[in-house]
Amino acid sequence: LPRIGVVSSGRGENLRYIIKATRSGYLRAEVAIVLTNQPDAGALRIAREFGVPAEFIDPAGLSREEYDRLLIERLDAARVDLVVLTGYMRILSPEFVRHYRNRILNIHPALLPSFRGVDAFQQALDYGVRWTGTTIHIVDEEVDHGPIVYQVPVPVKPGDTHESLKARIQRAEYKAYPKAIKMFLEGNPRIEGRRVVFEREASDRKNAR
Ligand code: 3YE
Repeated sequence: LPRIGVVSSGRGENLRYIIKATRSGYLRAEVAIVLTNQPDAGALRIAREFGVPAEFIDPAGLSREEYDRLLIERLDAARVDLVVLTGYMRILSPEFVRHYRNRILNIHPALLPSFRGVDAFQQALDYGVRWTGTTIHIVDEEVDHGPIVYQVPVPVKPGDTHESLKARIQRAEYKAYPKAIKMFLEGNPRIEGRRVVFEREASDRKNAR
């Protein structure tokens, strides 16, 4: 089975749905390790709840490069094939990106390339868009920039607040992330410039001609 390493700063709800998808057999993969830069991250508790090895790695006093080398060491030791970021709030160093080139996924709570960076919910509300959503993309050297694997649109509704919009996007994420990981692991993706092309899609296109 492909081995997934999850790196998180957050509550870990996406992690919960990813582990559940592996345990139900929907996602033919195993979450091998969970790493976090926050000692009180919910992701640690959720990992332990499911019996997945989890570790807080303290960034205090370390440069980005030094810290990311610790992450690489732990992920390599766990023999991970794919790195999945869930609510991770740090920029990954070029060395980390190179080490796992095209094998790192991130989820961003907007339809990229709109609203990159922090607090995409508030950015969408402030801009007044009627639709936003969630994007799963490959991580490259630039934040929220790499090739897009999967997107799901989410409506902004009248009267939405930061909290209500965030909750709606998060509900979409819980389904979208396991699905995107499944597509990525089973769909034989090729990266053509900025486009991620899946084998099935490629042959569908041929059949349509
Ligand atoms: N790194 C690269 N490419 C990507 N990290 C994330 C996505 C992504 C990535 O596509 N290379 C906010 C980070 C933005 C920020 O500036 N954080 C600080 C540290 C804050 C802390 O230590 O708590 C920093 O210097 O990293 C994940 C999303 C990153 C969000």
